[in-house]
Amino acid sequence: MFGNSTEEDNILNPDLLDGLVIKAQSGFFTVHTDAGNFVCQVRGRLKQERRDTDLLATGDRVRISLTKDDRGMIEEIAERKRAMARLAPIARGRGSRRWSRDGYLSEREQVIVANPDQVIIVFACAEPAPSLRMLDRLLVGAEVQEIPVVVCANKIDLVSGAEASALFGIYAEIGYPVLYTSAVAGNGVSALHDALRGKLSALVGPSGTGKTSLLNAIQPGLGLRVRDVSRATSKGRHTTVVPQLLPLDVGGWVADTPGIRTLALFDVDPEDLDAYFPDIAPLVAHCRFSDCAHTVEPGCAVIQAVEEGKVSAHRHESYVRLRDEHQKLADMYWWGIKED
Ligand SMILES: Nc1nc2c(ncn2[C@@H]2O[C@H](COP(=O)(O)OP(=O)(O)O)[C@@H](O)[C@H]2O)c(=O)[nH]1
Ligand SMILES: [Mg+2]
Ligand SMILES: [Zn+2]
Repeated sequence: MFGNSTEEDNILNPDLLDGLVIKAQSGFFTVHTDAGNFVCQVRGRLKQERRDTDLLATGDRVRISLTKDDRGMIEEIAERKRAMARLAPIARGRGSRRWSRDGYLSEREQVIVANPDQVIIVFACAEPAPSLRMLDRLLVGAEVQEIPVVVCANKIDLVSGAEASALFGIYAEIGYPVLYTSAVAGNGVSALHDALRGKLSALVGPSGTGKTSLLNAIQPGLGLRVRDVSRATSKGRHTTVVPQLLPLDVGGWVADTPGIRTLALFDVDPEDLDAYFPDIAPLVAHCRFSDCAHTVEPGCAVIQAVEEGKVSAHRHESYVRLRDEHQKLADMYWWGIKED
C-alpha cells in the first residue's frame, strides 16, 4: 500500500483504544471512545477486507490509535454481529442484482447500521396513512437479518383507539411488541424511551411518520441535532443522508434513518420465505404437501387458517406477493445458469 510510512510516523500512542463508529462519511469515521470522540481514517491494509459489504459502517466496533493531530487511525475492526442493510443503490437501468463471474446472482449490501440491538419501525396511524404492505416487508427484512423489532404506531392522537388497533393490533397478536405513541400529545413516549434505554437502536420507516419528533419528545434536542446535520451536509430539506448514532442520556445509542422503506432480503429462497412470517411458520408442518407454497395448493393449512380468520388475509397477501417476487428472481438465476 502507498502512504503507510507517513501513517506510521504520525502515531502518537501505540496503545489501542476501543471505540464505536458513530458516524461514517466519505472515508472519515467519528469514533466514540472513553477518552472522547475522534475523527479517524482507516489503516490502508484493512481496506483489503470485507469486499462484499461496506468495510465500516455506523455501529461497528473498532480499535484505534491516536495520531499527533488529535485524530485517530482505525487499526482493527471487530467482526459484525449483524447488520441492518439494504441493497446498494446502483446506477439507473442496471438493476440491483448482478451476475458475478462464477455465475452466481450477487447482491451488494449497503450497511445502514452495524450491530443494531433492535430496529424501531415507525408508521403513523394517519397522515400519512400507513402502508401495512411496507410494514410487512420491513418485518420480513428484520427477520431475515435477525434483528429484534419494535413496531411504533405514532400519531395516535389523530385516530380513535379502535382505529389504531384495527391497523396495528394484528402485529401484537403475532408477537411483535407494538407501542402506540404520539410525539405531539406525549402518549407512549416514556414506553419508547424505556425500549431504547441501553441499546443500539435504529429508527426506520417512511418519512413524515414522526421519527425525528419522537426523538425530540424523548430527549429535547436529540432530533434537532439530526436536522442540523442534514442541513449542513445536503441541500435536501429533511434528508439525513448519513445515519449517525446519537447518544441517549439514559445510555444507549439511536440512529434516525429517514426514508428507509425496505430492507434487503439476502439469500432467501422462495421456499424458505414462510419461515420469516411468525404467523405462518408454525402452520407449515400441517400442509398436505411438504413443498406447499401456501398460495393455491389443496390441503394447505395456511390457506385454511386464512379462511377461518386465524391468519390475517392481509398478511397472507403480503406473503404471496413477496414469494412471487422471489420466485421471479430465482427463475432469473436459473436462466443465467442455462445461458452460461
Ligand atoms: N398529529 C401528530 N403529528 C405528528 C406527530 N409526530 C410528528 N408529527 C408531525 O408530522 C410531521 C413529520 O414529523 P417528522 O418528525 O419530521 O417525521 P420523520 O420524517 O419521520 O422524521 C411533522 O409536521 C410533525 O410535527 C404526532 O404524534 N401527532
Ligand atoms: Mg426525520
Ligand atoms: Zn401450505
